[in-house]
Amino acid sequence: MVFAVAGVEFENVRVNPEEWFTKLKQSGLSPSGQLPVLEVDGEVLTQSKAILSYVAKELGLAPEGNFKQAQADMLAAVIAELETKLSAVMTETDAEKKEKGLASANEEVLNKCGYFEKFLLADNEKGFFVGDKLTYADLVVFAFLNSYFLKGKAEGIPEQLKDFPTLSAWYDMVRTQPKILKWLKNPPGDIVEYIY
Ligand SMILES: N[C@@H](CCC(=O)N[C@@H](CS)C(=O)NCC(=O)O)C(=O)O
Repeated sequence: MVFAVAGVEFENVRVNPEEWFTKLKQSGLSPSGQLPVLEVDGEVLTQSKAILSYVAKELGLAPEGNFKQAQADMLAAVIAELETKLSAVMTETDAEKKEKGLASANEEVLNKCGYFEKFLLADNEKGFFVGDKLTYADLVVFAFLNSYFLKGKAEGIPEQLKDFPTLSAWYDMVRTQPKILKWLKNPPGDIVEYIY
């Protein structure tokens, strides 16, 4: 999404899970043995949120100054925690534990929506999460909420956000940015499924 918003051409290379576990994971392609990876001039970065902040800084989608960038990283870390929790629940094989895990993860997501609501109320200039322009702070929260509640759907505001009016208005403002709406309507062709 950051590449799309910055107007940079990119190729989204996805790997087949079987090929990953039998071949690629051991190949050294990813030094940490995890995806995603970003290769830049022969050097490799892993960890999605480190990749996010690097690419955003390179492409002019980071807030100004160290403190505001730390705030963007803080929001990205909150999303990373939710993603870790949800991934663990999704791979749970015991049906009862999975159901309980999903309910608890959902409660956690809604708690964090309360936090985002307060964050926007306390600290927003012109309606953005950090600073006075769209940054990766907005993109990381938006991409998560869109994927979690609406499975990538371009239209509408998640009804689960109805108790959070400021977050809802922010969601719609981000959603209707022309490049984001275009990306939502034409996501990279190889999105196969949403994991949550
Ligand atoms: N915190 C990491 C999580 C990375 C992660 O769990 N990646 C999964 C794919 S989405 C993975 O590489 N799984 C395969 C494996 O660990 O072998 C990040 O945000 O990049």
